[in-house]
Amino acid sequence: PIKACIFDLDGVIVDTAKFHYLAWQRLARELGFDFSEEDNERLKGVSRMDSLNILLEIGGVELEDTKKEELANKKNDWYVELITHMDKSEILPGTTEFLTLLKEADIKISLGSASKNAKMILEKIGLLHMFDAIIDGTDISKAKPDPEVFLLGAKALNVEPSECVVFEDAVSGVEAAISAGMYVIGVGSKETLHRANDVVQSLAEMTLDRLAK
Ligand code: B16
Ligand code: MG
Repeated sequence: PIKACIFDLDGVIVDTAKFHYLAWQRLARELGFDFSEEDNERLKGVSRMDSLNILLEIGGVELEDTKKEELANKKNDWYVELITHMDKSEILPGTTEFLTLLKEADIKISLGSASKNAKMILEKIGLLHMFDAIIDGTDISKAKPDPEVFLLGAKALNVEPSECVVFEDAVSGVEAAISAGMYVIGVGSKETLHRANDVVQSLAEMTLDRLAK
Protein backbone atom coordinates (compact mmCIF):
# COMPACT_ATOMS: atom_id res chain seq x y z
CA PRO A 1 0.00 0.00 0.00
CA ILE A 2 1.13 3.55 -0.70
CA LYS A 3 1.65 5.46 2.52
CA ALA A 4 3.42 8.58 1.30
CA CYS A 5 3.98 10.84 -1.68
CA ILE A 6 7.18 12.85 -2.00
CA PHE A 7 7.18 15.90 -4.26
CA ASP A 8 10.01 17.72 -5.92
CA LEU A 9 9.36 21.48 -5.82
CA ASP A 10 10.77 23.20 -8.84
CA GLY A 11 9.08 21.90 -11.99
CA VAL A 12 6.46 19.85 -10.14
CA ILE A 13 4.66 22.24 -7.78
CA VAL A 14 5.86 25.56 -9.18
CA ASP A 15 7.82 26.69 -12.22
CA THR A 16 10.69 28.50 -10.57
CA ALA A 17 13.04 27.35 -13.35
CA LYS A 18 12.24 30.56 -15.24
CA PHE A 19 13.44 32.67 -12.28
CA HIS A 20 16.55 30.54 -11.77
CA TYR A 21 17.24 31.02 -15.48
CA LEU A 22 16.92 34.81 -15.34
CA ALA A 23 19.31 35.00 -12.40
CA TRP A 24 21.89 32.66 -13.96
CA GLN A 25 21.65 34.51 -17.26
CA ARG A 26 22.31 37.81 -15.51
CA LEU A 27 25.39 36.30 -13.89
CA ALA A 28 26.63 34.85 -17.18
CA ARG A 29 26.25 38.22 -18.90
CA GLU A 30 28.17 39.88 -16.12
CA LEU A 31 30.95 37.34 -16.65
CA GLY A 32 30.86 38.11 -20.38
CA PHE A 33 29.12 35.17 -21.99
CA ASP A 34 25.63 34.07 -22.95
CA PHE A 35 23.62 31.37 -21.28
CA SER A 36 20.78 29.86 -23.31
CA GLU A 37 17.51 28.36 -22.17
CA GLU A 38 18.78 25.04 -23.50
CA ASP A 39 21.86 25.31 -21.27
CA ASN A 40 19.50 25.97 -18.37
CA GLU A 41 17.96 22.49 -18.78
CA ARG A 42 21.21 21.09 -17.39
CA LEU A 43 20.65 22.93 -14.10
CA LYS A 44 17.26 21.42 -13.27
CA GLY A 45 17.36 19.55 -9.99
CA VAL A 46 21.06 20.39 -9.60
CA SER A 47 22.33 22.14 -6.45
CA ARG A 48 23.31 25.82 -6.45
CA MET A 49 27.09 25.25 -6.44
CA ASP A 50 26.94 22.44 -9.00
CA SER A 51 24.81 24.71 -11.17
CA LEU A 52 27.44 27.44 -10.95
CA ASN A 53 30.15 24.97 -11.91
CA ILE A 54 28.18 23.93 -15.01
CA LEU A 55 27.60 27.59 -15.90
CA LEU A 56 31.30 28.42 -15.57
CA GLU A 57 32.22 25.38 -17.66
CA ILE A 58 29.87 26.57 -20.42
CA GLY A 59 31.47 30.02 -20.30
CA GLY A 60 34.97 28.57 -20.14
CA VAL A 61 35.67 30.47 -16.92
CA GLU A 62 37.86 29.17 -14.09
CA LEU A 63 37.63 30.72 -10.62
CA GLU A 64 38.77 30.17 -7.06
CA ASP A 65 36.39 28.78 -4.46
CA THR A 66 35.96 32.05 -2.56
CA LYS A 67 35.01 33.85 -5.76
CA LYS A 68 32.59 31.05 -6.58
CA GLU A 69 30.91 31.40 -3.17
CA GLU A 70 30.52 35.09 -3.83
CA LEU A 71 28.95 34.53 -7.25
CA ALA A 72 26.61 31.81 -5.96
CA ASN A 73 25.41 34.20 -3.24
CA LYS A 74 24.94 36.98 -5.75
CA LYS A 75 22.86 34.74 -8.02
CA ASN A 76 20.77 33.68 -5.04
CA ASP A 77 20.13 37.31 -4.02
CA TRP A 78 18.83 38.03 -7.52
CA TYR A 79 16.77 34.85 -7.51
CA VAL A 80 15.23 35.63 -4.12
CA GLU A 81 14.38 39.10 -5.38
CA LEU A 82 12.66 37.59 -8.44
CA ILE A 83 10.53 35.24 -6.34
CA THR A 84 9.49 37.84 -3.75
CA HIS A 85 6.15 38.35 -5.42
CA MET A 86 5.28 34.70 -5.94
CA ASP A 87 1.79 33.80 -4.79
CA LYS A 88 -0.90 31.13 -5.18
CA SER A 89 -1.26 31.93 -8.87
CA GLU A 90 2.15 30.31 -9.47
CA ILE A 91 1.03 26.88 -8.27
CA LEU A 92 1.09 24.47 -11.23
CA PRO A 93 -2.27 23.00 -12.41
CA GLY A 94 -3.82 20.23 -10.33
CA THR A 95 -1.38 20.51 -7.41
CA THR A 96 -3.70 21.82 -4.71
CA GLU A 97 -6.46 19.41 -5.78
CA PHE A 98 -4.16 16.38 -5.73
CA LEU A 99 -2.63 17.28 -2.35
CA THR A 100 -6.15 17.60 -0.97
CA LEU A 101 -7.07 14.13 -2.32
CA LEU A 102 -3.98 12.67 -0.62
CA LYS A 103 -4.88 14.29 2.69
CA GLU A 104 -8.41 12.86 2.49
CA ALA A 105 -6.96 9.41 1.75
CA ASP A 106 -4.61 9.71 4.74
CA ILE A 107 -1.52 9.49 2.55
CA LYS A 108 1.43 11.40 3.98
CA ILE A 109 3.01 14.26 2.02
CA SER A 110 6.69 15.25 1.94
CA LEU A 111 8.82 17.65 -0.04
CA GLY A 112 12.08 16.38 -1.57
CA SER A 113 13.81 19.38 -3.08
CA ALA A 114 17.40 20.43 -3.73
CA SER A 115 16.49 24.06 -3.09
CA LYS A 116 17.54 25.97 0.00
CA ASN A 117 14.67 28.37 -0.69
CA ALA A 118 12.00 25.64 -0.63
CA LYS A 119 10.29 26.54 2.64
CA MET A 120 10.07 30.19 1.76
CA ILE A 121 8.49 29.33 -1.60
CA LEU A 122 5.94 26.94 -0.05
CA GLU A 123 5.01 29.66 2.40
CA LYS A 124 4.59 32.27 -0.33
CA ILE A 125 2.29 30.04 -2.37
CA GLY A 126 0.33 29.03 0.72
CA LEU A 127 1.02 25.28 0.63
CA LEU A 128 3.42 24.90 3.57
CA HIS A 129 0.68 23.56 5.88
CA MET A 130 -0.08 20.65 3.52
CA PHE A 131 3.31 19.02 4.13
CA ASP A 132 3.96 16.46 6.87
CA ALA A 133 7.71 16.67 6.25
CA ILE A 134 10.04 18.95 4.34
CA ILE A 135 13.43 17.80 3.14
CA ASP A 136 15.29 20.45 1.18
CA GLY A 137 18.72 21.73 0.23
CA THR A 138 19.44 22.65 3.84
CA ASP A 139 19.06 19.02 5.01
CA ILE A 140 21.08 17.10 2.45
CA SER A 141 24.77 16.50 1.93
CA LYS A 142 24.50 14.60 -1.36
CA ALA A 143 22.66 15.99 -4.36
CA LYS A 144 20.31 14.07 -6.66
CA PRO A 145 20.87 11.53 -8.32
CA ASP A 146 21.92 10.41 -4.83
CA PRO A 147 18.80 9.03 -3.10
CA GLU A 148 19.52 10.86 0.20
CA VAL A 149 16.81 13.52 -0.17
CA PHE A 150 14.07 10.92 -0.69
CA LEU A 151 15.35 8.45 1.91
CA LEU A 152 15.35 11.24 4.51
CA GLY A 153 11.75 11.96 3.51
CA ALA A 154 10.68 8.36 4.10
CA LYS A 155 12.51 8.38 7.41
CA ALA A 156 10.88 11.62 8.55
CA LEU A 157 7.47 10.16 7.75
CA ASN A 158 8.32 6.84 9.34
CA VAL A 159 7.49 4.80 6.24
CA GLU A 160 9.44 2.33 4.10
CA PRO A 161 10.89 3.50 0.75
CA SER A 162 8.76 0.85 -0.99
CA GLU A 163 5.65 2.57 0.40
CA CYS A 164 6.57 5.92 -1.21
CA VAL A 165 5.76 7.44 -4.59
CA VAL A 166 8.01 10.25 -5.86
CA PHE A 167 6.97 13.01 -8.28
CA GLU A 168 9.90 14.45 -10.24
CA ASP A 169 10.53 16.60 -13.32
CA ALA A 170 14.31 16.17 -13.54
CA VAL A 171 16.24 13.17 -14.87
CA SER A 172 18.59 13.32 -11.87
CA GLY A 173 15.56 13.25 -9.55
CA VAL A 174 14.04 10.22 -11.31
CA GLU A 175 17.37 8.41 -10.89
CA ALA A 176 17.49 9.40 -7.21
CA ALA A 177 14.02 7.95 -6.64
CA ILE A 178 14.90 4.70 -8.42
CA SER A 179 18.05 4.37 -6.29
CA ALA A 180 15.93 4.97 -3.19
CA GLY A 181 13.77 1.99 -4.19
CA MET A 182 10.68 4.13 -4.70
CA TYR A 183 8.01 4.15 -7.39
CA VAL A 184 8.49 7.29 -9.47
CA ILE A 185 6.05 9.32 -11.51
CA GLY A 186 7.71 11.73 -13.92
CA VAL A 187 6.17 15.15 -14.45
CA GLY A 188 7.03 16.34 -17.94
CA SER A 189 7.90 14.61 -21.21
CA LYS A 190 7.86 10.82 -21.66
CA GLU A 191 11.01 10.94 -23.81
CA THR A 192 13.11 12.79 -21.24
CA LEU A 193 11.75 10.90 -18.24
CA HIS A 194 11.59 7.44 -19.85
CA ARG A 195 13.16 5.83 -16.76
CA ALA A 196 10.16 6.77 -14.60
CA ASN A 197 7.46 4.16 -13.86
CA ASP A 198 4.76 6.48 -15.18
CA VAL A 199 4.76 9.99 -16.65
CA VAL A 200 2.16 12.76 -16.46
CA GLN A 201 2.32 16.21 -18.03
CA SER A 202 1.14 17.81 -14.82
CA LEU A 203 -0.39 16.83 -11.50
CA ALA A 204 -3.79 17.69 -13.03
CA GLU A 205 -3.65 14.19 -14.57
CA MET A 206 -3.22 12.51 -11.18
CA THR A 207 -5.98 10.57 -9.46
CA LEU A 208 -5.89 8.20 -6.50
CA ASP A 209 -6.64 5.35 -8.93
CA ARG A 210 -3.60 6.14 -11.05
CA LEU A 211 -1.51 6.32 -7.90
CA ALA A 212 -2.73 2.91 -6.75
CA LYS A 213 -1.44 1.34 -9.97
P1 B16 B 1 18.52 26.97 -4.56
P2 B16 B 1 14.14 21.11 -7.03
C1 B16 B 1 16.23 22.71 -7.50
O1 B16 B 1 14.94 22.52 -6.98
C2 B16 B 1 16.18 23.37 -8.86
O2 B16 B 1 15.58 22.52 -9.82
C3 B16 B 1 17.56 23.72 -9.33
O3 B16 B 1 17.50 24.39 -10.56
C4 B16 B 1 18.24 24.61 -8.27
O4 B16 B 1 19.55 24.92 -8.65
C5 B16 B 1 18.24 23.85 -6.93
O5 B16 B 1 16.91 23.54 -6.58
C6 B16 B 1 18.88 24.65 -5.82
O6 B16 B 1 18.09 25.76 -5.54
O7 B16 B 1 19.57 27.76 -5.26
O8 B16 B 1 17.23 27.72 -4.37
O9 B16 B 1 19.02 26.35 -3.29
O10 B16 B 1 13.80 20.86 -8.48
O11 B16 B 1 15.03 20.05 -6.43
O12 B16 B 1 12.91 21.41 -6.19
MG1 MG C 1 12.66 19.81 -10.08
